[in-house]
Amino acid sequence: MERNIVHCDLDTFFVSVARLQNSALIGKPMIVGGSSDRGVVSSCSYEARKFGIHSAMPMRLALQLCREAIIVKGDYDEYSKYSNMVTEIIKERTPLVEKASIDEHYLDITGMDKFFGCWQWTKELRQSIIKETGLPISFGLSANKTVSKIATGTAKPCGERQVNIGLEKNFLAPLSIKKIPMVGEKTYTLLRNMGISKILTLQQMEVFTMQRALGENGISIWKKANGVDDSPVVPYHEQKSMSKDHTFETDTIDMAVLKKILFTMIDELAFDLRKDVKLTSCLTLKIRYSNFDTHTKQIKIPYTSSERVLSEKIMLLFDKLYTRRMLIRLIGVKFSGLITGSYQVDLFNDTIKDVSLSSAMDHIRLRFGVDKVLRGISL
Ligand code: DCP
Ligand code: MG
Repeated sequence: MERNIVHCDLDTFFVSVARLQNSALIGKPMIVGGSSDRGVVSSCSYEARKFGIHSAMPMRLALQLCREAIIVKGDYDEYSKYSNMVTEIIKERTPLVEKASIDEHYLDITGMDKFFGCWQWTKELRQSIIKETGLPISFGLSANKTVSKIATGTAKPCGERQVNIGLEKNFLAPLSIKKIPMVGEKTYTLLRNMGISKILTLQQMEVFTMQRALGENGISIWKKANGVDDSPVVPYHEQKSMSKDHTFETDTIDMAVLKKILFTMIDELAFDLRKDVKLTSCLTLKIRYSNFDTHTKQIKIPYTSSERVLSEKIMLLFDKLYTRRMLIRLIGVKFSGLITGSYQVDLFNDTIKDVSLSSAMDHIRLRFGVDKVLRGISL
């Protein structure tokens, strides 16, 4: 069945919120991020992007590129407030909504065209969001999530773009392969080395050539390049906590095994936090012994999403909780007290090295799966 899928993404979200609070920032090169020596760029205005500044860049380098850039500290309560405001406006009018990140939504509006034209409906929704929140936002409309997301990207800043059914390949053909959401730095370099720069070239290739070069991923990229994407819009509910459990095949007291599992769970949960731009302030450890006795211990911690900090804290909890030296059947970890926040904005003392390590690991996980990279500590 033909679908109508909308994608929308707020423009320079953290920057736009800062500009609502202080209109003197409008039109200036500006950055939201940590201002200390170790700070990293979270969001930057288009005026700053002209100098080559982009998110996740060390602040020190950003300031070398543009000395007059204005730096503003993050205000996460405000980001949560505006993010929720946008979600509410969309939910009021849309049957099926997926909140993909703090400033990004997918909407399945299939069937709406019976009552209104989908494009007219999309344009009206965009104007309502701009009017009610004061924030600039861009929209894409097409038959699937990938094409709509790419359409949003080409519509930025503060624009809208429709790709009609049947014209997906034409729309994608002249664009850079970088526009395909799955193509990160490494895949881009690999494809460039194969002499590929435009999506058109991918469209002209046989799928098995891509499979040979990039495995399963190659097939997905090839499908996306051809405008094919069946993935559904999945409704999203705001998460209050996140957790993982592990039940051992045979009960264990092997410290090395227990630590490995704990660190792996921490790494995966911290990755989920960062993916959702969230921080946790409460850590719970659960141990179930072979006789099914279950004990938990909890600590409050400064807001973080750093696996280094969280691993240290979980070991403190483990040493306090595991005093009985009995066989363990299950261990579990829970993060709660979640707030919106990016750990790049100086909320704790992570060094640039930690931040770069985590973001390099996240990059690999986003593309190849969460189990494809581990810190040495969890081996
Ligand atoms: N964010 C962050 N660190 C990153 C990427 C993003 O803290 N490495 C935060 C700040 C952004 C917000 O998430 O404002 C949304 O991310 P986007 O990728 O949508 O970036 P922007 O909204 O800032 O810019 P664009 O206009 O390109 O969407
Ligand atoms: Mg955005």
